[in-house]
Amino acid sequence: PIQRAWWKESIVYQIYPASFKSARSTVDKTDGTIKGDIRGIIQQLDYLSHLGVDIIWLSPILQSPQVDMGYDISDYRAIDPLYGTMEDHDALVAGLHARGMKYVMDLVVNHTSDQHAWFQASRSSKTNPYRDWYFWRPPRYCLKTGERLPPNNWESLFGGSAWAFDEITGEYYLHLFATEQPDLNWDNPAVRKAVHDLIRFWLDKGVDGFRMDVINLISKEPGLPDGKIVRPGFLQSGLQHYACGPRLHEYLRGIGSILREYDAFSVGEMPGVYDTKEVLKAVGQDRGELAMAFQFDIVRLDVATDKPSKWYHRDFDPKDLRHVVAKWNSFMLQNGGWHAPFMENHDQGRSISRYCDDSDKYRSKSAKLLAAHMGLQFGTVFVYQGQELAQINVPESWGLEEYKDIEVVNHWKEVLEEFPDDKEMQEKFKKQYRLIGRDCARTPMQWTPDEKTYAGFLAHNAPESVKPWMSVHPDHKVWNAEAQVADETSAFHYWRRILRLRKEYKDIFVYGGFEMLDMKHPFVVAYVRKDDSPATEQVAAKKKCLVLANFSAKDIWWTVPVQAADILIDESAGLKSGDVVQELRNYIEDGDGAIEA
Ligand code: ISL
Repeated sequence: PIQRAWWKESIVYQIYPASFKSARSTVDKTDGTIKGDIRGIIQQLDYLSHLGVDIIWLSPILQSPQVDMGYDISDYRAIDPLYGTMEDHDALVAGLHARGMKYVMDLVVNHTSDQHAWFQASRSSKTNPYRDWYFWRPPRYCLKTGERLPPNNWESLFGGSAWAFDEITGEYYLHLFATEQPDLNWDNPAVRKAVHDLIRFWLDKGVDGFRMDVINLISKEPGLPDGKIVRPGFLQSGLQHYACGPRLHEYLRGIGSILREYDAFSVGEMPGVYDTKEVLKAVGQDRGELAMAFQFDIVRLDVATDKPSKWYHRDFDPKDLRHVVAKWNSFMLQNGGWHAPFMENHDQGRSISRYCDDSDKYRSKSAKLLAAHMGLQFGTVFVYQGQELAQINVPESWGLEEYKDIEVVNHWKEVLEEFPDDKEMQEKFKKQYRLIGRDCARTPMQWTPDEKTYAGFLAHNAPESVKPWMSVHPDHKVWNAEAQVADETSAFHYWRRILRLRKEYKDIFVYGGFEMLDMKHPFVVAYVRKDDSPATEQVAAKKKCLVLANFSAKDIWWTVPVQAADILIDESAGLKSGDVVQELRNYIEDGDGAIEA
């Protein structure tokens, strides 16, 4: 049986602080723009509580040069002045706790910023006590040409070699992400101790848990061997030598034992692993490691997976979605693991634009379809800011200058070098940026139709000359929180109802079983959740819920495989709940009190 836990019954809402809301109008000196801040979040706590979420996860707000939007931390114990102060942070935690909500921090400890004092010391000399906190290796030289080469062929996830040469000591250091994000050497016990200390520091300050950035990359294979050669050229992925490495589980247990002392929440981000058994080793309920992990099958449904990067498109097919959802829901449920369903975050395109139809006609319906499909799955559900408002990708008309993310910026440079005259290829990549570029999810939250304050993102008293760090989507005049909160038929209210259903029927949606139906249908993704606890004398038949989603714009006839039904929530075109119930009753007999959605 599934052990009960508060975090299993919770719903998580991810905030991307830079794009949520600004209250202080602090100008970023590097470009003169404004990012959201902690006080802005505090202003919206009642909105979040109204939506019905329990845990707020904030993308990083710690001190950072912001090369990768805070995923490059230069001081783990200081709030970045762009986002506010430690008092603001404490007020946020208090505000959440006062509303019965919890607070989850982003823990980025695979790497630091190159501006962190540890790295500054480490790079200063080969004998510095911090030298071994990072990966330093001497160059290799090509026998034929004498050319200096990095210690191995690993490619950085943001393009180019994963090694940077440092003039100061004439050696290379490893950075799986940007050059400014050197990887910490977890094999050094002093590094582990430093991370454990900072975990305790934040837990003691009232943090309720952590989302752990690329946590499956912290154990690298000793010797850092060359990656398997699978494509022409020097650089290769190397992932097989650093994803889920040999000491990963030992390190996760080290963190897990601290978290257990505090009954804290944890979710690990685990890119590059698609094997359920591998993930179970980190999230099995008897393992003492993580509570749950993000899997990446779900964000590759429109990506050609046999290509060198994620910038090659394949068409979305609901059959693939069904396969991925069945794979993770069923496996984790049957094997004592826990799951973390999500479809959006700050690294992904908006789900309506990727998997449904973001035209005005279908946008709201698409939002609701995805809400029901995702929101009633097994696991702890994650909602990303703006998802509840049916926010969509950046407009087609936006030029590349609107894109701020290091990943797209670096890739576009490579494209111009590799395909300088191939306009067709360039257009293909641009199209893919518009679909899955990380900027798509980073435009400011759309609070109001007001243009002067950029959809309510800026404070009313913000100086006239300042702008948000990213342009606001022009559709905010129609699509915004103010309008949706006022309209009972909006995507926002539909999300509220779905999240409420989850809570009302915990035995079905949190602790119940999962079964995917109709494995072959081209458009309908249908699953059943059901209360699996033993029947009692009072309750002979346990309740079930069928979740049906039609991923096409066509009307589809689909036979409901149950005997009696009530509609819990329904978005069928032109039909009111009563009509649908009547239709169902036309071909099913009265029976066991099953529930339908
Ligand atoms: O979007 C991706 C790159 O193609 C993802 O693979 C992403 O880089 C990966 O999921 C890791 O993401 C996390 O760590 C990165 C940071 O840039 C992301 O924002 C963060 O979510 C490095 O810290």
